[in-house]
Amino acid sequence: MNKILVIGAFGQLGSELTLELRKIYGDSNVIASDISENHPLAHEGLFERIDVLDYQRLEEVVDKYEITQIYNLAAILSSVGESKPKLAWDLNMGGLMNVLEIARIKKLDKIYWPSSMAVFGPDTPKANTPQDTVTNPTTMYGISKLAGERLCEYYYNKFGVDVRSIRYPGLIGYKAMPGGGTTDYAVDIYFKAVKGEAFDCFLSKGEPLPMMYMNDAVRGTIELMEAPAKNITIRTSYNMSAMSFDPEEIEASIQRHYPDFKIGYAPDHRQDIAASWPDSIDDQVARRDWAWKEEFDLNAMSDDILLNLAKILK
Ligand code: AKB
Repeated sequence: MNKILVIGAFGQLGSELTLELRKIYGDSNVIASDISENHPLAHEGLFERIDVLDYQRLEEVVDKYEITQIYNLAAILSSVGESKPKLAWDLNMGGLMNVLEIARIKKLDKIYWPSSMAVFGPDTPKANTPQDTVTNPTTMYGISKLAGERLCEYYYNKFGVDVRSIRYPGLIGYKAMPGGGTTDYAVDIYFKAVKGEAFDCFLSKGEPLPMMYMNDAVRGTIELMEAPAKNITIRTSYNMSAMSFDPEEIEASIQRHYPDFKIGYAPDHRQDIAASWPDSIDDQVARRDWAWKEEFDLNAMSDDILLNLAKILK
């Protein structure tokens, strides 16, 4: 029987993933945890307050529920990482280290840890970025994710910890807001369009980035975790992609529903981060190893988000 602990359950990905895991494995088998109690998930189903940097507390919860799997989603993202580099390093690396150690010592079945396309840098081939290529990230977030990938592979090779990981592109959803990333503009833009408000983009015109709808990200993550271990050939982190677009393309996609919607441009430091990342990603290894396939392209994603937001915000 799987007993799953989700760390960072209140975040953009965690809040949707926790609900999906509960649907699949049952409410009593999925324990949400986060550093605060300030979220509806803290009062709906099993919840434990955990600071992932506190190993003793982590151990207490793992023992209490006889946890077999951990999804460690607690992280500082790219934009905030540039203003808080020490916090980004401490949380992103220290949290992962604690989770890998507890998995090694308690012989947990599986660990999930998210990496990011931020492991790539300005020297990386930009179009169809391969699985194995030059990385050389230039952000603290990307550096911590790259080091984390090596740590995951080390724990797998040295101790047999079954840790699995995906290099996410920008994740776009409407149910929870992202915090502190470079791809967040592509979430905010839908809210502004539905509210009929002006939108100033912090990226420049013509800056393409790989992106993915949250429904695909949640499904793909669980599919990776359910794949037979013998199929997993990448123990650092899998490239995974669904679509790529620049601000004008998402504007055009929204204009199919809101013809008067227009983007203004006010690029800031996040444009430099975006410029250092891939334009598009080659994820054929994920497609081969665990049959990854997206369901949403840009227009299908826009249709779904705009329809739902129009109901929520009316
Ligand atoms: C960010 O923008 O920092 C994240 C990411 C691409 O990992 N969404």
